[in-house]
Amino acid sequence: MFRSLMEKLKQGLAKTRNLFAGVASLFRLKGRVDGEFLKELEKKLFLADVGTAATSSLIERVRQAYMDKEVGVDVEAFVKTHLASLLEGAESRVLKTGLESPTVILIAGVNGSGKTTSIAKLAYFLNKQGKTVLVGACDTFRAAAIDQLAIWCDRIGVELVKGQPGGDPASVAHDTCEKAKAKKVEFVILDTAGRLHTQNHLMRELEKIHRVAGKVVPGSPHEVLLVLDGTTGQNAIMQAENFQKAVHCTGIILTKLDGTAKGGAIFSIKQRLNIPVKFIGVGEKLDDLEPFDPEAYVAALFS
Ligand SMILES: Nc1nc2c(ncn2[C@@H]2O[C@H](COP(=O)(O)OP(=O)(O)O)[C@@H](O)[C@H]2O)c(=O)[nH]1
Ligand SMILES: [Mg+2]
Repeated sequence: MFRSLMEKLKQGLAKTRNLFAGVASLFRLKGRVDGEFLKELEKKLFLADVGTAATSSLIERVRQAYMDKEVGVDVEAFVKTHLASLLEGAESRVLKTGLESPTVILIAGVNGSGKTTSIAKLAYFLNKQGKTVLVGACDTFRAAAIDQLAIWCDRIGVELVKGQPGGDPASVAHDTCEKAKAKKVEFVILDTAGRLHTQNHLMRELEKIHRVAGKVVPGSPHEVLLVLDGTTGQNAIMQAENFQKAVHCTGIILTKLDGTAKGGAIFSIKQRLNIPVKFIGVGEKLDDLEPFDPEAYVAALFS
C-alpha cells in the first residue's frame, strides 16, 4: 500500500518534528511578536539545527514584518513560508535530462552515506514512472559493493553492468554508457566508491569517470548527485566542499533523515553550499526516497 507523501514525510521526520514542536508551540503560546518572542524563536530554530545563517535571516524577516504589531495565527504561516523559501532553488525539484538518451546520473559520496541504497531507490523511482534504467557498478573497490548493487537491481528488475572487483571504475562507466546508447536506455545511474587509499585518489577517479561518461555521451553526466548522510550535520557540509573541488555537484540526496533529529540541518546545507537538495531518504526501503519539496518538508516539520 502506498502511504501518502505527507504521511511518509511525517513518519520519516518524526525525530526532527519533536524538535520543531518547540517552535510550533511557541506560535500557540504567544499572540504577539516582540523581542522576547523573537529571542525564543531564534533559540528554538537554532536548537532544531536550522543553523546560524538561516536562523538569523529568518528572524530578521519576521522582525521587519511584525515588530510590535499584533499578530494572530498568521505568524506561523509567515515563518513557514519563509522557511520554505530558504530551501527553494530554481532547479531544486527537477532532474536534468539529456536531449538524447541516455541521461547519465553520477552518484558520489563517502562510504556509508547511502549511495548504493539511494541508487536502488532512484532506479525504482524512475522505473515506476515507466523509464528504462541501466545501472553501472563503478564501485569496483569492494566485491561486496558489486554484490549489494546486484541484489538490489535483481529485486527491481533493472539491468546492471559490472566489471571485475578491483577493475578500472572508469571502464565500467564507459561500458555502461555504451550499452545504454546501443539499447536506447533512458537513464544511466553510476555507483562510485567512497573510500580509497587516499582522498586524492578518490577524487581523481571520480574526475576520470566524469570525463569518460562525457566522452561516450556528450554533455553528460547530466547530474552529479552527492549523497550526504543527514545524521552527520556539519561534517556533511565539509564533505560536500571537498567533492565540489573535484566535480561540480548538481544536486544532493540527503539520506537517513528518519534516523536523526537534525533534519533542520537541511537549511544550513542549502545556505552554505547552495546545491539544491533533489531527493531525501527517509528509510531503508525502496520507496523511502522522495523528490524534495520544500513546502511539504516544512509542513511536515510543523504538523
Ligand atoms: N534509516 C535509513 N538508512 C539508510 C538510508 N539510506 C541508506 N541507509 C543505510 O545506510 C547504510 C549504508 O548504505 P549504502 O547504500 O551501503 O552506503 P554507501 O556506502 O554510500 O553505498 C545501509 O545500512 C543502508 O541501509 C535512509 O534514508 N534511512
Ligand atoms: Mg556503496
